[in-house]
Amino acid sequence: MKKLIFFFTLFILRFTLLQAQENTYNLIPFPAQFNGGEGTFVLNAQTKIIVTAKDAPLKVVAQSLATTLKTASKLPLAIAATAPPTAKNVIYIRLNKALGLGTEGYKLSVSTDRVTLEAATPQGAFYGVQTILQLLPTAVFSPVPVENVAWSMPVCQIQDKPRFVHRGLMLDVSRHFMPVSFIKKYIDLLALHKMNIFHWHLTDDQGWRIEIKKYPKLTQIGSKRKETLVGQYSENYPQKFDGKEISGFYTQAEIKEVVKYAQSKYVTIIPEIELPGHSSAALAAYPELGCEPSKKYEVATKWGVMNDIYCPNEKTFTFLQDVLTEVFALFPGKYVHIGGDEAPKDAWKQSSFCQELIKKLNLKDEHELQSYFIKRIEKFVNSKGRAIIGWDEILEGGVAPNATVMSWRGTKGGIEAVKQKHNVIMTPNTYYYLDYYQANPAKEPLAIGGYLPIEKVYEYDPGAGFSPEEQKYILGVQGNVWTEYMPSPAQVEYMTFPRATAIAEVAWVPSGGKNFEDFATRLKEHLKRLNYLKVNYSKRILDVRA
Ligand code: TNX
Repeated sequence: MKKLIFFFTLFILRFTLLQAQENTYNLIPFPAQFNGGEGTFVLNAQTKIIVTAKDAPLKVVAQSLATTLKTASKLPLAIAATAPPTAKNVIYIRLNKALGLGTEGYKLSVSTDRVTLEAATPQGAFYGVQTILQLLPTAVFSPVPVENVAWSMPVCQIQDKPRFVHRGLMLDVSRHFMPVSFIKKYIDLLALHKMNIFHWHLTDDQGWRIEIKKYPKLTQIGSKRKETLVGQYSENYPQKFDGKEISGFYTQAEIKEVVKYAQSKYVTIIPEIELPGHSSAALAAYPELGCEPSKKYEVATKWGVMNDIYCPNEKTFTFLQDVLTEVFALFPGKYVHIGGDEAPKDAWKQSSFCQELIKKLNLKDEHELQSYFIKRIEKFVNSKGRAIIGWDEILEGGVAPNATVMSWRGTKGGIEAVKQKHNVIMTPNTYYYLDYYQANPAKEPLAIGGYLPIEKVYEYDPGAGFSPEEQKYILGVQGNVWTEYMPSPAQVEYMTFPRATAIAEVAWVPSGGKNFEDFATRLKEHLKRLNYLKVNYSKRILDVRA
């Protein structure tokens, strides 16, 4: 009898726990419009996903839901082509062009009998599926079957669409190379948070990481540097350097594979080829691109801003156009990021060629020469049907006519660009530099500096400083992950998460729709998803709010 009571109590306890989990809505980012209800939709072995023949483009999206669910739950979830409108135990996924929620929006209705997901595009449906997964128990993200879970979703009505079209993360793979497997995981994590832009910082002073067939030395020479930073790392740094060579690059075949993978997750990749600064690795490979061709340029072994930059001569323009031509063949997206930041003008000041060019072109100074450089590149890029994005220094000396500006030195570059009627992407270092410390520096692995706890990241209001009219020029927001002090994927994950989840929410929810306390509560549950996905996120948010 005692045994019976014990098992009965266990049963009740488990039931209560499951109920508690089922009736919370730990969605990140939180939907634009949400109404909760009573009861749950329970999935079982008979549950079907319905996609009619005319909605065939949605099949891949339906398949992704079925696959994720099957992995964790073993539920077979067949995809069928028809079911009567009153059928029970079904998940309808439908195209509806008249929804009025844009190309990325979706409408989701969960009742005790059925789930209906509608979107104008497969991408919208994909975001609806992300929401369905987050309405299910967090164990749905498990890569292996989990027993004793009630696979159910709370009854609710959702109408959702993002605030911004650009919801991104940048990853610097120059300072430290990151393997393809990790790039794919990073893209998975973007998609999980309904982010749609991966800005891939492929070249910098410390390494050229993209194979360019016409210039093999870029990777033969430019992708390798000696690690001379031993000793700069603190006691609690997880991975110490041993002076080994740092190298690595992506072959064009690998890049094509990553681009295709990203497309399957509705993520667009913006490749970045830095110019005219942050180019030591390219100059080490092809010294004739510098203003002093006889100089022995080297792939940088230290961090910071380097004086060696491309010389605005014809060899350089031919080179950059050739490089960009290969880049365009690999990346189908509209934008290429051409850098433009931190290009000291010392080399140009000392170069008689540059001084004569300034006179010949009737320019005022080296800033105008950089503007000429970028405008010329923009003309080429536009002639290929693409557009440039540049860091906010491209405003100096006159911004190129069609350029989009990435505001990184705070928000002032973005504000200035909008005054000049240019589109902007807000990535202010004051809020969105994920290489900054997220907690007490004394207790953290060495980082670049700064102090940016998740509360501050969440607090950022991208519309601040802009009139409602001006806000139309803000394409969106992005977190930047510079990897000077991140030698491994594990360290990138630690710095990026969970702060990137706050950026995802800022990028998605309507203006004025944020609440940090509410976000932090949802985040605690969300971190369980990141556990299943084996993300090495920082646990600080749990420490301070446990
Ligand atoms: C500035 S942001 C840089 C990067 C560094 C970063 C470190 C920008 C356009 N340039 O080269 O990695 O600071 O926070």
